[in-house]
Amino acid sequence: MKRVFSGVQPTGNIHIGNYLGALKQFVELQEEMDCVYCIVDLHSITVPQDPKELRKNSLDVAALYLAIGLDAKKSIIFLQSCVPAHAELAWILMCNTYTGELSRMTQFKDKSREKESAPAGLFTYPVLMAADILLYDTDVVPVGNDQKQHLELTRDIAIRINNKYGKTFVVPEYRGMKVGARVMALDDPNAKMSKSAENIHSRISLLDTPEKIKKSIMKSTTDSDGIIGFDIDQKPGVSNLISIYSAFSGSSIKDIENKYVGSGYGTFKNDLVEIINSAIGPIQQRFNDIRHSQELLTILKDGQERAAFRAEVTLSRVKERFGLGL
Ligand code: ATP
Ligand code: LTN
Repeated sequence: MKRVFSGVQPTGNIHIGNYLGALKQFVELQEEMDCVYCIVDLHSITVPQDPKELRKNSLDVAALYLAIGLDAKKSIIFLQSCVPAHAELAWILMCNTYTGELSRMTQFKDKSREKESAPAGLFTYPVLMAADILLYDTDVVPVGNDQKQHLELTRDIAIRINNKYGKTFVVPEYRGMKVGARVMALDDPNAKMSKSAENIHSRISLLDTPEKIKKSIMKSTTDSDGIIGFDIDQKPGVSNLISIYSAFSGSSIKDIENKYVGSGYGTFKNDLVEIINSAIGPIQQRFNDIRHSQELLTILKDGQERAAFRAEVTLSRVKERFGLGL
């Protein structure tokens, strides 16, 4: 059975970009593959975090994992900082990664641009991600398009070590969604939808109220020609809304265009609000049921044990190859 690994940072409310680009696939994959899903809290401290908020956000992501349909009997769900092997392998990988490679990572360039000085962890972040993936002999990594470059680096590191030390790692592959791999910000269709953007109407979070969702969609940037047509270059805002509509409803882009010939943006946006609400409503219901339950902690502890066991097997193999330990 193929092995899957992915992670989400507990840095704020999960938005529909995270959901359509990555999380939705997690659920589909657990039916056919051996899946490990992590809440990558060590990654999130590459930017300052309030400790209380961080723990709350970690549990929120865990509850959302379950609310969207992940099943702890099928998938391993755990918190990254509970399994020390991640940080340990990251060090070993770091010694086999070049600073030149890390300086080319666009996420690092973006996140460090406005800072006077960036923490070293922000720079080495992709190596910790490589460690996450390689620890579980992962074949497939479902992530949004923005993580493709990090996955390429992970592959390069794995291949480099395999060549030098003999077959040590499985070389993983990227798995993206056709629609939703890159959901754009509602207020600026040239930027990706992001948890950290200042304007809350730039995104729709999975825990937003129906009123907030309506407001954000109604305010979203379109254009002045009034035609519901897909054209990323000429009509990026409308195209983004059509993609979101398509990903949530399952209708093809062509069918959506045909359905709204002669309609205005108002009608289209109203329908989109309905579609989003009906997809998100049941998720919120399940989230509320589980978020403060004992079951959530039991699932995370059980996930931690199962993940640590697998991670130890890989880490021992790596140490043995490198001549580390007794
Ligand atoms: P953000 O930049 O929005 O704060 P993030 O990119 O830092 O989020 P995560 O929360 O770890 O990171 O992302 C979880 C998953 O969601 C990743 O697989 C990522 O590729 C995907 N993702 C993030 N933003 C988008 C987007 N706008 N469209 C599609 N997928 C996305
Ligand atoms: N870097 C990713 C989060 C992440 C991840 C991973 C994704 C950390 N480790 C391992 C897939 C596999 C992000 O910012 N979205």
